[in-house]
Amino acid sequence: MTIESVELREIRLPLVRFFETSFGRTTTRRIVLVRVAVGDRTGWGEVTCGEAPLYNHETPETAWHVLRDFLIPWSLQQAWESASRLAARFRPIRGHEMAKAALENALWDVEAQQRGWPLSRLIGGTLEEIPCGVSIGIQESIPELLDQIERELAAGYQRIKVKIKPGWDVEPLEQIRARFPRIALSVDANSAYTLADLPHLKTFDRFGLLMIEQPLHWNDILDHARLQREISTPVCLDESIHNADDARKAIEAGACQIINIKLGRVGGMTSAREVHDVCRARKIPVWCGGMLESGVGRAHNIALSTLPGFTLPGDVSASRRYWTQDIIDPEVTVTPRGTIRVPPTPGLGYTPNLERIEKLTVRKERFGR
Ligand code: OSB
Ligand code: MG
Repeated sequence: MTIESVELREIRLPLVRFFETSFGRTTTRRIVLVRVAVGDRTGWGEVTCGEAPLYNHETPETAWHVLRDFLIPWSLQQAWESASRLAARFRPIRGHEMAKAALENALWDVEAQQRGWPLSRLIGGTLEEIPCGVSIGIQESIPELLDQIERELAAGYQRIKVKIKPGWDVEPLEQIRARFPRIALSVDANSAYTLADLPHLKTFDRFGLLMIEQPLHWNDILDHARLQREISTPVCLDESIHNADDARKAIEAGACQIINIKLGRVGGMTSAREVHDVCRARKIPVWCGGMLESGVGRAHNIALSTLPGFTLPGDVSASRRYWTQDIIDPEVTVTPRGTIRVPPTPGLGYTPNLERIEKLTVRKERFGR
């Protein structure tokens, strides 16, 4: 595959409803999209970073810089036998995983189209339908939270995850369990606690949670291992896992029983598959996390979720939960069983709507021929 040109663009996409975590509230997403041209084919990728460097160090500006000044020039230098070769070329760059992932994943889209295969098949996926959960942000009141959970359960979602932080944890959980005693429920703290909170975190065991996601520092493994020894709720790591080696170390240390895999956080499809393989060999279940992606990133998440180790419902849900109108056709929809049917058509299986993307674009830059 010879990449003839790469186009970077930033779009602004307002969320249907704000999304709040322990590090703040998002109302409009700034999304950097990457489009690569190989012959007469076009592949798409999405930078999944937040607007501010709060989840990880990346922002739309850092991604734009690293793509424009390093990754794109390198990608134009030679022909690529496969998208994973491009990933190997990017490896010397430290960090900037989400910038790398966007370009590498766009080439995966092209590679799948060239073979005439859906991306899920190209990566070795086996599921035809993936189980879906939802991630529900911090709300202004507990009744609002309960109403939201009720709506998502009615829509069929198989697992509810709620965001927590000190001051928004035990009380909402008590009330959720009072109203929905049996649902598959998990929590995500986005690093809002420390080991000083150990006695408090221990009390969460009574809620019968599927997992507690990333309770401690965003790059920590050792303290999570200490925590996991003290609580019976399974710990799931998100922010701390950047590659397969981190996953191996976390599992060996006993820091988690479950791992959340995000394409952007681990630097693209090649690395995501490696994390999956490390976990699968050690019987650690994984699931696909979300970063409030547009349809482009969502389509990549759907393909990833078809790998056999993805045995838990992920945070990949319907377009309409985020956007009044998504940027792909068709939109991502969820069945009444709480699943997404994986598209059988070549590449992403969803078509980016250029006309709509153009309208949302606030800047654009083209590289190559
Ligand atoms: O920690 O999983 C997270 C959103 C932004 C940043 C971090 C996280 C999330 C989510 C949302 O939980 C998942 C989604 O619905 O895309
Ligand atoms: Mg998380």
